[in-house]
Amino acid sequence: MQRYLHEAGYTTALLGKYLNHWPKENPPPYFDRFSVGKLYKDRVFHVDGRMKEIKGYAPDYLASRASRLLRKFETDDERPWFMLLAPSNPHVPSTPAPRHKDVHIPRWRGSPAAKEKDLSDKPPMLYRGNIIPSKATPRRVLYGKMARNLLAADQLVNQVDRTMRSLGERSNTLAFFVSDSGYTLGEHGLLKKNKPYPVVSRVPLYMRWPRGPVEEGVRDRRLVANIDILPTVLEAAGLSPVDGHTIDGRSLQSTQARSRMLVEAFASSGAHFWASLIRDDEQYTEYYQLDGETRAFTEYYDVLRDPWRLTNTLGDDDPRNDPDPQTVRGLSTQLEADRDCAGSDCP
Ligand SMILES: [Ca+2]
Ligand SMILES: [Ca+2]
Repeated sequence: MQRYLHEAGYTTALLGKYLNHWPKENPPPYFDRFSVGKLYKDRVFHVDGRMKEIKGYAPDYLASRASRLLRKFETDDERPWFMLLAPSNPHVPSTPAPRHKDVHIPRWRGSPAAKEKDLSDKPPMLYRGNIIPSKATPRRVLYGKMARNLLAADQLVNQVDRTMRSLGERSNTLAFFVSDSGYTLGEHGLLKKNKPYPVVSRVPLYMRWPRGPVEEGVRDRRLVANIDILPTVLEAAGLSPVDGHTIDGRSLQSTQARSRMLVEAFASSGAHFWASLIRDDEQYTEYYQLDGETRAFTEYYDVLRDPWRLTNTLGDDDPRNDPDPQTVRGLSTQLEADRDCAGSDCP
């Protein structure tokens, strides 16, 4: 995205986290201005070519640098800009800003998924190193830390919004609010990310463009994904993909809707760990051996009857509720094709 926009004359900025394993001393490509770094207290950031120790709470620094940069961009108001603002909140260790450390947070109640008792239908490979927190850090404590930690992200969004408003940039700016992967806090007896369950894969995706074609207050029930953001931005900017660059996803401005979604996770080797096909009424997941191909475990959920994924009907030792074998074969063949698919016709 930053390359397309940079080459189209946009000023581009990145504030916060960049890719995992990216060497911090390497400037992030196609960003004109940047502060690359993560987490919370007294952290070293790569700021436009120089390493700097940022004293205090880093998300506050990112908020004020975002405002400073927006004011700077305003001095060349004809030139459009792109800003990727990526604070780490609420990523562990979920340190709250000092001003929020004692804020009252309502007690975490969890969902039916957090109360799943019988886990015998679940894939054993998901549970390696990912079991619920020990008694030393009960999940309600972790939840409280994360919720307090997110207050600084709320304030960051507010501050940037106020700055945009004061500069007259708010009404004609396309803005997205999205999240990293969700995080289990004991749902299905699990901790952390990379699970095929909705508590992890269903993250917020908000879009705003007051003077554009985005209607205020409307909830769009289509299945959409992070891969749709780039095509949406290209369409908004009036840009086309360059020859030979295959782009997954489709513009959210279009009326197209996918009938199924592919969600996938990879092992550190790069091979598939699992892949999942999600429709409004069913979810089918395959877990793979180390080769990333050979099936090691399968899950099937009747989403309408079991929205919280409590009973994997292929793994509950009850043949009466199994989907018929032909359906499973069809889902497996579809999933195999979807895993290798590229381009905007893919799920
Ligand atoms: Ca169960
Ligand atoms: Ca069954």
